[in-house]
Amino acid sequence: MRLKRSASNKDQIGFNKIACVFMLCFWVSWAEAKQHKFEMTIEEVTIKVAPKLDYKVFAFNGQVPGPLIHVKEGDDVEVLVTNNTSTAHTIHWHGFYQNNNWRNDGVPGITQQAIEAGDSFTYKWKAEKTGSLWYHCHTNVNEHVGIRGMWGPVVVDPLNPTELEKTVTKDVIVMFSTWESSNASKFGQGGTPADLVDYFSINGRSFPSTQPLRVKKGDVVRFRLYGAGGGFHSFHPHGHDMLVTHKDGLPLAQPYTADTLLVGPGERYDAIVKMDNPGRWIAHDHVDTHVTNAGKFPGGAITVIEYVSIPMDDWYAWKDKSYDADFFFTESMKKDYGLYNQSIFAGKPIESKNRRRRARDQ
Ligand SMILES: [Cu+2]
Repeated sequence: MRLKRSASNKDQIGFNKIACVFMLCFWVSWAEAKQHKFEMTIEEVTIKVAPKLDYKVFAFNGQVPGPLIHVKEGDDVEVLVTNNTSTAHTIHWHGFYQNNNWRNDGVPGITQQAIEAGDSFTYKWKAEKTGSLWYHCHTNVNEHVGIRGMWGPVVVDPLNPTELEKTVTKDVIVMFSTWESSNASKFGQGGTPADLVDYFSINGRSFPSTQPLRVKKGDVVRFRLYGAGGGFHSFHPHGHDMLVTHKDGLPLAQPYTADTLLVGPGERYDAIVKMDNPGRWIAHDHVDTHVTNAGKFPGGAITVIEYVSIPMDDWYAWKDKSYDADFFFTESMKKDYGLYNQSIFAGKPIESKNRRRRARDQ
């Protein structure tokens, strides 16, 4: 009996030790969880999608794409959203689990009443799901998301990244979308099957208004590809294979290589590319019609991977390009966790009726 009791005591002590270690690990990881309080406005602005296309948009913090939100798994986030436009909006946090938190899902008439012109609403959520997530309006989505630029990236870093993720040296966010030039200046219409889609973009800009992606040999680039609008896009970087590691934020059990990757509406793919082939390489949407602006080639969803070791040729289309490394959110992704605006995406304010009315009432 005594022996038996001593064995069972030992078991109990062993169990207690394991439980303590487990709880300590749990506490250490979640004790690091931060509380973030962000503020976003929605503004009526005009952005220059292409040299000949000025476009009226509803813009988060006045920019398209919207600002980057970058947090860590387990963090608690509050976002105070103020609607400075003349119509109603919401924010849907796409891909988020919202456990016991469905009223923050951002769907008007289902989870909340829309945020009316001039009103504010605070969204609260925990960063449970990790990876490449995003936010977008969920009011009149065919117009607001489809052709008015109401979307932006959220990246939630996992507490335990995969070995592949740890090799990444440069994050590159690519959000595909489409535009209708005939509805560029008319809020409240467009985005229907009857409308002609004639501009295609990366991060809200069509070539040549996009930017090159500058790399050096040895960089390990993680493309975070987003289907932000209503179109299908087929991303093809020349000269390199992509290792597709994540779908919709989640790691694939079996990562696979591809040189062309189809990205549908709402989808996200993470694809890691080893920059091991110095040169100047176009990277473009391989839907052939998507490399035009109003029917003219070249345009649309085109960028160029420029290795810094390669000298500019004087006939190169982007020889004199004024370069902004944050066009792909790369510089913002290097900062501490937070919400970051990107000045390169900022539009010009439009004086809305609502704003005029409120200014008059004050
Ligand atoms: Cu909206």
